Amino acid sequence: MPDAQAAAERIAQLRSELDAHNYRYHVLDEPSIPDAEYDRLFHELKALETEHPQLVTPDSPTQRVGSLALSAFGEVKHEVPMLSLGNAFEEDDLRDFDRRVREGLDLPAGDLFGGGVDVEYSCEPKLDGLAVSLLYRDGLLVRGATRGDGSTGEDISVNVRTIRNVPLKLQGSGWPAVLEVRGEVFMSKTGFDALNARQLEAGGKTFANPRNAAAGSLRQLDSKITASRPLEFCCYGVGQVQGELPDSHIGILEALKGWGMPISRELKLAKGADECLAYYRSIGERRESLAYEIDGVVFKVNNLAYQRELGFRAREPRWAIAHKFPALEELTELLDVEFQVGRTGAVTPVARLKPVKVAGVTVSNATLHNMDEVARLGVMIGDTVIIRRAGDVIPQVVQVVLERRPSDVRPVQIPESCPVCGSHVERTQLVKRSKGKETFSEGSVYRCVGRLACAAQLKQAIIHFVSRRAMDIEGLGEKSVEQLVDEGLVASPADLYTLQFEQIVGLEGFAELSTKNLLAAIADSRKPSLARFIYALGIPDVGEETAKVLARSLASLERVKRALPEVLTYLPDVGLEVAHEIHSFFEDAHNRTVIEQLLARGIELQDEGELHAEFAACATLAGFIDKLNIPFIAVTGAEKLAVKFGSLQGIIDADWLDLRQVERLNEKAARSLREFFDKPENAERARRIEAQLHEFGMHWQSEKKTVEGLPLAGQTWVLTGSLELMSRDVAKDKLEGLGAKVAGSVSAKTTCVVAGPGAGSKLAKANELGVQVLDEQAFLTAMAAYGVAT
Ligand code: I6G
Repeated sequence: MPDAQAAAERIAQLRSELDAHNYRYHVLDEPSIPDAEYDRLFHELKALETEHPQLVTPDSPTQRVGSLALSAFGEVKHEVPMLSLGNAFEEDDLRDFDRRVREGLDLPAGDLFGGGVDVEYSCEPKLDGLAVSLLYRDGLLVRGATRGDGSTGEDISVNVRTIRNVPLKLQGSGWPAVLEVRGEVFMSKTGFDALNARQLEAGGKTFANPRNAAAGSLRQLDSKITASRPLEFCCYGVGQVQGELPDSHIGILEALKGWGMPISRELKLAKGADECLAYYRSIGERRESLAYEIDGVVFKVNNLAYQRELGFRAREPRWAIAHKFPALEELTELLDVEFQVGRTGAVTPVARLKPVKVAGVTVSNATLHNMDEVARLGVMIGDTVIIRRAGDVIPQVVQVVLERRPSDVRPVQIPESCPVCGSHVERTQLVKRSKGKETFSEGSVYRCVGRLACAAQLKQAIIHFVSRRAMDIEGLGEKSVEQLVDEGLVASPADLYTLQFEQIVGLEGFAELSTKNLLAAIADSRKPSLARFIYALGIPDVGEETAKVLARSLASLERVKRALPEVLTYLPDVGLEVAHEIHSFFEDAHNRTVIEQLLARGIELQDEGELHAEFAACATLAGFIDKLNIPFIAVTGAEKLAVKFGSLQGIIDADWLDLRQVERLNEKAARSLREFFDKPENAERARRIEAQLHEFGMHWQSEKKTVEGLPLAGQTWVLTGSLELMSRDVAKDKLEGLGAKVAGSVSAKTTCVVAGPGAGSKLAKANELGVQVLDEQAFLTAMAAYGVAT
């Protein structure tokens, strides 16, 4: 353990290194070290501070975790009021503002030929967040406050300290002794999406938009919650100052940046109204691709002497204006809720709205996702709702305005029968297998049970079946599919392959030539790859990637059809829920008939064949026992059982005395195991799964991995970037099978790095250290040289 003096020196060094990295990351947007290295330094500091608590200071990078919850926020009086900005909505409003500025400064007006003096304006995006004030005394953050009513705000000091890019201490030198920094606390779009996903998963409240999420997160009495939220800060100006600052707005922001304060990367100088308008348009064009939401841009007279001369009118500066973009949210009325039926039969509620313009587009429908969302929103027909249209996403109902609820609202009810085919609508069930038990819970999706007897599902299923990435039948657009179904010519994808010229020609859009072309395209689609065919079947939750995995690993439609759900979970990225979807799809008699018809009508799958070694790679009996989820049998217990009995049957047959002899298997676990296998259905199912795994080529590997004598024994490999020809787990298994260790970070001890597309800091480090780098193809070649199947 270092002595106190050495610890203090190391702590100072670590803090200054971490501060410098934070600055490069958050302010300059030029990360200088990989995240893993940052984490290592951070943990070293944390450990030293735990050992020497007397050396902890409030400005240490470790002090951002939040502290004890408050019972209420204190009040903060703003020495210099926090004002609001006047708004411009149209080009003319902005030109009027520029004219008022020139007149206020007594500058010559422009003539018809554009003469006159152009005023210099700073231009910044107006982030959609919350205005806050940060007070620094002698370079240390001493207080954070909300804007409140502009004169008095709330003391949120403990909360702002948790925001990663708020400096706890200013960098460099020359800062005023008292410096109040003002800016916006906001949440990025990705941070917002991730937070909402987390909240949904935890059954918590989700937020309607990033602004609400930022406000809700910042105003938490428990600052530990604030610390867990992805908040960011962007500085746009100063309040009270004791000391010297540059004499222009941009000069001040640049100085603040130098002291570690994050400022907008979009900060620009514009001369005159025309350049301001060009800035407005250019940011407007990029609005959707920015990482955060903005509601406009702000123009400020850059020269501080001019600002002083112009002064204020009421509570707005005469030297600044916010030029607003169209709002992303609007109020409207929910006229009705209708139900749409999708390809997999999901019956989803769609809001029919009183048409309203949102961000320049008239919106009359919005998604309500599912009935859980309807319940979460508490929305009723007749309500006034907030509609949001951001980016490319379909407009959403994000909130109900309860204060405006009329007395005659009606509840939204899921129909008992399908609005298209009249079949029964049932709620999906979620299967969870835990500790030997299958539990079912209600899912959020309702499904029409009509399958292909439902015209809506049939149309969608055929549209999917013929689509480019599925069977790739050109010439069959949505309209044509609708006609074929409505005319009764096609009742399943298999019927496409019996269509005759006379049946098609004369339908809308089909003259002789286009009919011939369509029939030729149908004929050409007869030889799909197995992956394409599986994807084209439209199995719920099976996208292209999963279809490829199924095809590559099992290599025959017959095997995919017969695979038990537990067997499917051995495939990369196939969880139990998806496995059940696949299994029940192929169990369904109607689906089986359609597949048989397709094969009988000439579909020839191209790449069926032998099982891929990937599937047979790496399973152990212990892993299998663990997967059975027997209560109280964890991995180590499963390993001991596998070593002692050597086979599933041996474990099933083991009696109580045998089990008690297994080292470290306690009484509870032994009893639980016996109880599990005493049920004949459990033993039988385990045998069936094992038999199918063996049939599919998976044989239990030895439990004890001895690497001595293996070709890569003693080597350390690192996998980075995305691998496209195999999953990472498979690559790792291949390497471990040859005796190599697979590590998470690159060091001088690394033997080789396998780098796929998107590889970043690990690849850079490998190059820096001169470590050998292989791309995925070269890796496969190397594996093949060792006789490992690729
Ligand atoms: O609410 C604001 C957003 C952005 C501002 C602001 C700003 O500058 C980029 N600047 C001032 C001076 C005020 N509010 C009062």
